[in-house]
Amino acid sequence: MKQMIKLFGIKPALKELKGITRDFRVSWMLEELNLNYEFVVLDPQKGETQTPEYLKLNPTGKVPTLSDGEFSIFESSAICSYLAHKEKKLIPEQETPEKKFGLQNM
Ligand SMILES: N[C@@H](CCC(=O)N[C@@H](CS)C(=O)NCC(=O)O)C(=O)O
Repeated sequence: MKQMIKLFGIKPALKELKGITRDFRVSWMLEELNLNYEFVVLDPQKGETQTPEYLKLNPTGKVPTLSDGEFSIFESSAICSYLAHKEKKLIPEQETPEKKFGLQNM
């Protein structure tokens, strides 16, 4: 059975921050790619980004982190690049000026 992608994001400390933390970049990418995923909400105020289990996935103790089965990756632009290459969508495969532009803007 295909394992569900998990995106680890945060519960913003202030409601004004909703939608502007970097996990939003990855949610947007997952939505554009029409992929099913589970959004795992972590609360940094409660130390949930500093647990030994989470630090194994992301030693920086920040969000976002994405796990895809046994594979995991952190840093929002690296995650978006991983997803685009895996799905072969939203980024040209050939080394074109468009690809360079896309990568520079992730
Ligand atoms: N360069 C990283 C930045 C990650 C980052 O700073 N994440 C913030 C949210 S935007 C965070 O985890 N803040 C909670 C904390 O530091 O405890 C990326 O793009 O993924």
